[in-house]
Amino acid sequence: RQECQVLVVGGGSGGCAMAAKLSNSLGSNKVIVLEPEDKHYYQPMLTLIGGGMKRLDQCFKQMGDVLPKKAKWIKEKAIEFHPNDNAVCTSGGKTIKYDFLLIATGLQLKYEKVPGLVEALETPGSNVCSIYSPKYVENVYKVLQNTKKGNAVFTFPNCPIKCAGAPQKIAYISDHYFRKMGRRNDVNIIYNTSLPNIFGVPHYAKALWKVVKERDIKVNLNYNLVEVKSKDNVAVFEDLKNPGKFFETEYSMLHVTPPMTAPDELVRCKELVGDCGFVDVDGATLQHKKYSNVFAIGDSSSSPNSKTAAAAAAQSPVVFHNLMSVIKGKNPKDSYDGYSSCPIVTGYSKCILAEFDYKLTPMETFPLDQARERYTMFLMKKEFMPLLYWEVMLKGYWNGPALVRKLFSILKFNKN
Ligand code: FAD
Ligand code: UQ1
Repeated sequence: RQECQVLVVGGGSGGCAMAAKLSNSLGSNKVIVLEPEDKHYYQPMLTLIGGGMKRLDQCFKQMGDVLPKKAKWIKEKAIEFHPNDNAVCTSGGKTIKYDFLLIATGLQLKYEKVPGLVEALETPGSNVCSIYSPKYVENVYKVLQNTKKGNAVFTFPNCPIKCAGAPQKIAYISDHYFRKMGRRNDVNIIYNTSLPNIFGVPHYAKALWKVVKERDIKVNLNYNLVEVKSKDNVAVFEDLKNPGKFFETEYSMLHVTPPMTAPDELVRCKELVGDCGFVDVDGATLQHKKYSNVFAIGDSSSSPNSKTAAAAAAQSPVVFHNLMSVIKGKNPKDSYDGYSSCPIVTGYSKCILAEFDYKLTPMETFPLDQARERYTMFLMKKEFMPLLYWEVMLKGYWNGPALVRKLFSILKFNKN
């Protein structure tokens, strides 16, 4: 049995940043972080690893080296949440009692939900790959190198996912790779997405339709991957507009973005989650709708923003101030505007930097047209973002780019 003032469940992007902020403010031994993994991954780098631009060993650090020293790390998993008793049970048999709970458990990858997929990914020399898991990402570049002709097929599942731009980023990187190798005339690129548009934000969707047209990438909307028959190199898709109607596509390369859900242990706690299985919080205050001592940050929250580390960064000052208010017996006052950002890498040297809010209105930081493919934004994504993440965000000092955006607008660099 253990006790603490604040229990943070999950030591990923949101949990680690918040544990740093909270333990800096509340002092030592007030915060417990419950996190079972040895390694902390900087997941945005997985896309670049898939394209051979970075190595796997560049995208992780030891968990103990990134979690704040002033917080106590318990290297176990939360297996039961009991919000009525202010307690969480762990995989090691502990019961942790808390005054305040912050849920930051992210998303679970559910490759097993697609019949035939795990077998396909794990067959040695497989031509089925996925940037989403550190376990499979290194095979992506090998598959690219081995694909000489035929169909290169990219998928997007029928559920909310983290970094909704990543399934198409890897398609653009692959297109550029095949062009550099002089193989593009022999390889068809097909992007099959469950979504009804190429991107949720109309302003950037317009720019991306131009990109796919220019690059000769075939896009099929409302197509959901339902089975992989790897012995025949065939992927089966359902047309979501005509349920029950299936299409088979032969592939020489298949890149899969898996279905995802909040972790099972959380989804099982019906008091905490809403209908979609995410922690049922108010989209502005990020406080739980029923339990005033519970907050959520990041991908496992029900707030209807696009799920990214950038969103978790922008949520972090709101969660921090509101949680501190509640600790002091006051009402939460800060509100999150839904800011999220997605650097859509469109090749080996270009990037469209999408930034937007709950209303899907662009909310751009820099005084230039971010819907244009740019080398500067590519460099920022590839070289600057990892530094910002490890050195600033995880230490609790990055609140998203709101300040930078304000500064540019005060300097009258704004575009409007
Ligand atoms: P995570 O960082 O995933 O952390 C969740 C943590 O909770 C994990 O450490 C896990 O071990 C732990 N956990 C899970 N279950 C339990 C449990 N029961 N008990 C205790 N601990 C538990 N974001 C961007 O901003 N820009 C990008 O360019 C970008 N690109 C991406 C590309 C790819 C391929 C991927 C996969 C992601 C990308 N993201 C990007 C998304 C970003 O990585 C996530 O949105 C972000 O990490 C979410 O933070 P989180 O804290 O909610 O979850
Ligand atoms: C961001 O804040 C962030 O989290 C640290 C990312 O994840 C790595 C991003 O990809 C982006 C683009 C942002 C937003 C930051 C700026 C400076 C626009």
